[in-house]
Amino acid sequence: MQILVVIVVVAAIAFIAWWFFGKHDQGQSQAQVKGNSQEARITVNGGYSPETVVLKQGVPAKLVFNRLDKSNCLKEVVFKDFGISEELPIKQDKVIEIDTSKAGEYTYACGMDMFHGKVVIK
Ligand SMILES: [Cu+2]
Repeated sequence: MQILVVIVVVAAIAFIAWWFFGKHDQGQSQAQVKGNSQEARITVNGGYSPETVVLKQGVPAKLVFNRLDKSNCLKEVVFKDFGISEELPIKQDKVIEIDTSKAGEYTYACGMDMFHGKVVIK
């Protein structure tokens, strides 16, 4: 019985440690570079996943959004810094091209500025 308690406690600690210090793929991902272009997929479902996409500077980039969330809130995606505002169809790939000529961190949001994601160009 005692050994069982120890196992449960160790598992709980391991889970908490993973939660705080582990690398979550939810958080950040690097776009895949293929030849002279790069692509990253973003799932829209109660927010943007991954929240942050890292792009290589100078390589033309495509962000492929796929919205699973039916709420009106996430219908529109707005990249203020790039002057982009697009509607995302449900369960369909929507490609948004990003100009990667300037390094920096650029946030984007839903049409109501409630959910946020980030593009890092470096
Ligand atoms: Cu919204």
